[in-house]
Amino acid sequence: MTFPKNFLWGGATAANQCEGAYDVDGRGLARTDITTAGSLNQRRQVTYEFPDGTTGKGDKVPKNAHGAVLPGEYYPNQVGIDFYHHYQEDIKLFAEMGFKTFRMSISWSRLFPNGDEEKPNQAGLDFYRRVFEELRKYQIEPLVTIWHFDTPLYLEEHYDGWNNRKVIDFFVKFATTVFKEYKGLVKYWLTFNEINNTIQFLDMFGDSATEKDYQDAYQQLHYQFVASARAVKIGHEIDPENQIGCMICGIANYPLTSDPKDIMLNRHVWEKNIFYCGDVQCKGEYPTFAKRLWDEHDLALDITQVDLADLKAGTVDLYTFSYYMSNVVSTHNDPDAEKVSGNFVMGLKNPYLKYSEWQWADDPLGLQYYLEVVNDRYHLPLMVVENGLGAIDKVEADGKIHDPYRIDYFRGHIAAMGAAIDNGVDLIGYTPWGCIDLVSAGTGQMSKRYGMIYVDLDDEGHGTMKRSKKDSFDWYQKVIASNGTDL
Ligand code: P53
Repeated sequence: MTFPKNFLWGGATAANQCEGAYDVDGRGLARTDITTAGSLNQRRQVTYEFPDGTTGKGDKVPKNAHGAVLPGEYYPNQVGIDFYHHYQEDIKLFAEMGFKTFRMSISWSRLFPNGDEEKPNQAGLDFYRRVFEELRKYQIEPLVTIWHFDTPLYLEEHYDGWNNRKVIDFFVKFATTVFKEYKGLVKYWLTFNEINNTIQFLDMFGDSATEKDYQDAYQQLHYQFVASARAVKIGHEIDPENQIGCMICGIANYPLTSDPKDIMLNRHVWEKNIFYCGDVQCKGEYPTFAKRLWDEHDLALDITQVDLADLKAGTVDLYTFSYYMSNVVSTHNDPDAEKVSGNFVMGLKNPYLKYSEWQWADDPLGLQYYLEVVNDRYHLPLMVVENGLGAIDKVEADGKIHDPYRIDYFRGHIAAMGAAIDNGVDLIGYTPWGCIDLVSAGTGQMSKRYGMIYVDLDDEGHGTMKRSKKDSFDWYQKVIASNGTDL
């Protein structure tokens, strides 16, 4: 098992889940700032305040709602782990682990508080410059996601968010600003985090999605594809050194049985959930099966000739993805079949796999499978930019966190990456998710921890924010020092 010499070992975070400081130095509200903590269902029931002072709940931003920060509610993303004020200390710990790269995102509303301003907020620009310079001090290569779920709330409320073609221009302006501002400091960029979630999650919650949901989701996605492609083209013009990637939520799907109907369903699930977005972003055009997907829901999409030319001109340099788990699909509606009940995934239970406390399947071979599939399909350098085990960690009597379960999870997945590399896969980097504990995207919990670094903070926001090393910290340090040979 040989990892390439300059393999980019590191870790991954996102602004909305770790920065906090949501109202500091001119930052505007992002849609992620107004989601409360709790289980997925509770979390989707966001509370909004309307201009007449009344409040309402919903899982989408209702028209005319004001970003509400209501007394008595706790909004974990507003606090994050206060990376905004701890970044020096945190980066020092990443350097101690031996990170070659660090994945982070830029908060759109820190640079453009409403999203439609002419000029960016200087204090926001200065913050990221300080962070990038700090990383450079330790020769850590930044890997920067431009959009990680946190569209400025103002754009959601006043422009209807990604349903509106105008938002493409606001995003392109934001992207152009960061490419220009951080030229020479940042070389690796990702345009949209887990872009495929928009359609992938539609039917992962049972059959609650309406035809309008499908229409909206495919339309939003088209605007994001165009926004991404235009950003890629501009990013290359500003600095030909830039390496810009797509980012796909990579769930490996399997058929439950050998019934050809299950095999076909599985193929179609891969097409819809995984290849639809990857093909557009890597090949610059919609795949043949797009028509089937659109026809299934009678969609009428606003796609212009100029858009199609933009997609062609803005293909990505890298294919990156997150990988946490695999999933099982079937046409056999056996009422007795055991379902996976965890947040986000509504598939069937795989009897060959272990499941996490949140019911995510631990499946290293699924990662190797995924890597080999996308390597053959796109012939682009690959990066696994998220991977990890969300688990409850306990501070033991000796004051430390012993997390052998997390080490086991990483060991299996790193070995799987090594096996894929041995089979010729062009994998260039690995940034496990939440290398430092942070707020969960799916549940808003701090207690769903991924980190090698522990943060003393609970689900209600109590704690000292003190950072400490878990056992996985020393283990990962050794893995990096041995370039993946000492697992
Ligand atoms: P949390 C679902 C399935 C796979 C990846 O997720 C997902 C999600 C959304 O929850 O999202 C990515 O925090 C995402 C991160 C997120 C991470 O996975 O729900 O890019 O922002 O934190 C882990 O456990």
